[in-house]
Amino acid sequence: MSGDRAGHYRILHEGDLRDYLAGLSGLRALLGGEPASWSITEVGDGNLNLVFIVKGAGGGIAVKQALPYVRLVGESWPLPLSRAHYEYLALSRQAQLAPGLVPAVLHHNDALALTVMELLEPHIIMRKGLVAGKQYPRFVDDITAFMARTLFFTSDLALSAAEKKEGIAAFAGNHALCKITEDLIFTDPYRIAEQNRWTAPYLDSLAAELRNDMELHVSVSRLKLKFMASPEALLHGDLHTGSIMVTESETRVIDPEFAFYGPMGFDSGAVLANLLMAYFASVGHERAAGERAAFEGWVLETVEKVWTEFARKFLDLWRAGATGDAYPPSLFTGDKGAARLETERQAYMQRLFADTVGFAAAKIIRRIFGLAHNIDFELIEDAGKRAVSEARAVRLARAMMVETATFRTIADVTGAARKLRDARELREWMPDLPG
Ligand code: SR1
Ligand code: MG
Repeated sequence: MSGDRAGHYRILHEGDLRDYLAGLSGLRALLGGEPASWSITEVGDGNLNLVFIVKGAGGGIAVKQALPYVRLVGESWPLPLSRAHYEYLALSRQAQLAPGLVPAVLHHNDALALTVMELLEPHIIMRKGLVAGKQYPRFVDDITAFMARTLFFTSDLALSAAEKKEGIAAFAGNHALCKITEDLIFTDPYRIAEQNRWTAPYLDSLAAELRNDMELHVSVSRLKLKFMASPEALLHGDLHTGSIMVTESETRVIDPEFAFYGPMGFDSGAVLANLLMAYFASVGHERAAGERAAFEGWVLETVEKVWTEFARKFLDLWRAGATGDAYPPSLFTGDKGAARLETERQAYMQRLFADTVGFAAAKIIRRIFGLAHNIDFELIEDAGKRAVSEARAVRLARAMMVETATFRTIADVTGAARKLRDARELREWMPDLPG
């Protein structure tokens, strides 16, 4: 409907928000009725922002406002409001590239760091559904379309060098959000850091092991360098299952405030990591035995399909229309050129798979030893059971990060995850875990 820079920043509480929305004719008409009758509820349960759901007689909207600090920690950790601008920019680009897979933006105000979006109802945060043991039949098709299209079309395979560099420049200012990732994912879990936490005392020795594991430190530092120095494509930047809203028939990717040009495997790795954590956490949640087996089978099947479908769609886009400046067609003419380029595409995907495996591992370890955990594990009340699930996930992650080359296919990843369900093997490795 509209976008503007007008006004000065202030945190909008319910009354201010009502007045602000009442002054926007399009939104006022959408909500319907008198502003005084609108219900306004703050529902944000993420780490950074305020999120309001506003409902009137005619309809509803979601309003997201960035706070000038990290909500999870408080005012002692300031964070630039400009992240709302980058989120708006990313949402707009993603809407062009992957129509129907992100929420529609109805209004944006840079000065207020505020974005109004369509209300996604009855969608829920996918992570909550996974904790409840729900399966999502549309997910593979939708998330792989989102990843393949947003990554391919913002890469050098699709863009001219000038367009690509303009894209990098447009998001380069989002470095404070990148720094959060650089610290919280690639550094802090591997050293003593004030904000780290884990399931103590069960994982104390594992945390100490991580801090002394130099092979792991080299591997995570290589990933960090790749994250910092490989602007391959416009990333969502925080593509976990808390950034995805679902119903059985629809998927929407939300919250791209960490967007920047980075290595593609960071996004694909995030999706796989969060599915793998849902798999390892499942045993700690109440489910009937049959349901548990079905859910866990579906999750691992989803892990496999997410990679294979993503790779297939990405390659199809590349084969159908590589208009970018990379791999100039004039260098790959005739049958010989076509054959050699196809071999190169396979090599490209193999390299992207290795990045995906490594980044997925980093994403798992940060959720178990770093500042920000996830409810997949956190809602397992029994700390001993939680520690067992987490230790299994960490063991897989350590192998994925340090022995990445031994994971040649996605079936190698799911096979290793399945094997780690053998508790005896785990106990030999970590005798301190509860029985
Ligand atoms: C301080 S922000 C912590 C985490 O929340 C976001 O969802 C990102 O994952 C970030 O790393
Ligand atoms: Mg988020």
